[in-house]
Amino acid sequence: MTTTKDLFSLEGKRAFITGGSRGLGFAMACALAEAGAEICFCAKHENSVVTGMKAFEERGIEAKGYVCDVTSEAMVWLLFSELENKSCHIDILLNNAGIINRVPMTEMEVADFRSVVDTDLTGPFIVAKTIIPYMIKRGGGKIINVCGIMSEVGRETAAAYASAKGGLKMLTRNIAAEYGAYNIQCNAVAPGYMATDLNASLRAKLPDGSPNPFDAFICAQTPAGRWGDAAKDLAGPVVFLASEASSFVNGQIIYIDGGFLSYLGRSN
Ligand code: GCO
Repeated sequence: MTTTKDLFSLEGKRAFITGGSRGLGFAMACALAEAGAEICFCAKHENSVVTGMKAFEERGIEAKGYVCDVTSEAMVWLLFSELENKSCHIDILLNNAGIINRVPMTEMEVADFRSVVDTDLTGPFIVAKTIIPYMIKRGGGKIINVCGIMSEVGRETAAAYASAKGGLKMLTRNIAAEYGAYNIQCNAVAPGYMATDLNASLRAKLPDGSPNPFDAFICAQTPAGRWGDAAKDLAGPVVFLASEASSFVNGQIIYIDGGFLSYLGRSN
C-alpha cells in the first residue's frame, strides 16, 4: 500500500537540472536528492560543472555533471541521446537555467533581448522537446519549469526577463495541455525575490556603504517581510511537483513569494 509519505518519495527516480551547479538550481537539486532522486545536471561551462560537482560532493550527493548550452539544440540533442544510450533515463526535468540582463528597455540592444529570451524561454523549450519523446516511451515524466513573479509582473529594466518568464508560464501550460495524455505533468515553481547570486546586486550595500533601497523595498512588499531562502523555501514545492504526490496537478504555476503577488503594499 502506498502511504502518503511514499507519495513524496523520489527513490528510484533520476532528475536532470539545467543550470544546476549553483543558485536556485543547486538548492532545488539538493532537495530532490534528499527526497531520494539521483541527480544529473548541466552547466554551460566546464568550470561551472567542476564547481558544481564539488559542491554536490560536499553535500554528500553523488551528482553527474555535463557541459551543455541549453540554447543549442544540437548540444542538447546529443547529450540526451547519449544518456538514453547509456540507459540513463530521466524521470524529472527541472528546467532551471536562466539569465537576466537589467537594462532600461529603450536602451536594450535587440541582441541582448534575444539572448535572454533564448536562454530563459527557448532553452526550456529545446530541453523539453528533446526529452518528452523519451518520457512518452517510458510511460510519463515530470517537467518543472522555473518561472518567477516576473511571469506576472514587470518592473523597470526587466523587459526581456519578464517577457521570457511570461512566455515560460504559457509554455508550461501548453506542455501540460499537449502531453498530459501521456502521463507527463508539466508545472512550474515561481520564486519571488530570493537571496541568490542573480539578485546579489539588488541587496548589496551602495558604494557609499549605505543600505540598498531595493532591499528595504522588497522586504516591505513581501508580507513575509524577508527575501526567500532557496534551500528552505523551494524544497517542499519542488519535491511535491517532482513526485507522485502531484500526479493530477498539471499546468500549474506555484508562486513561492512570501505573499508578494497577493499584496498591494502598505498604505501607511
Ligand atoms: C529583478 C530580479 C527578479 C527576480 C525574480 C522574480 O531584477 O527584479 O532579478 O527578476 O529575482 O526572478 O521572479
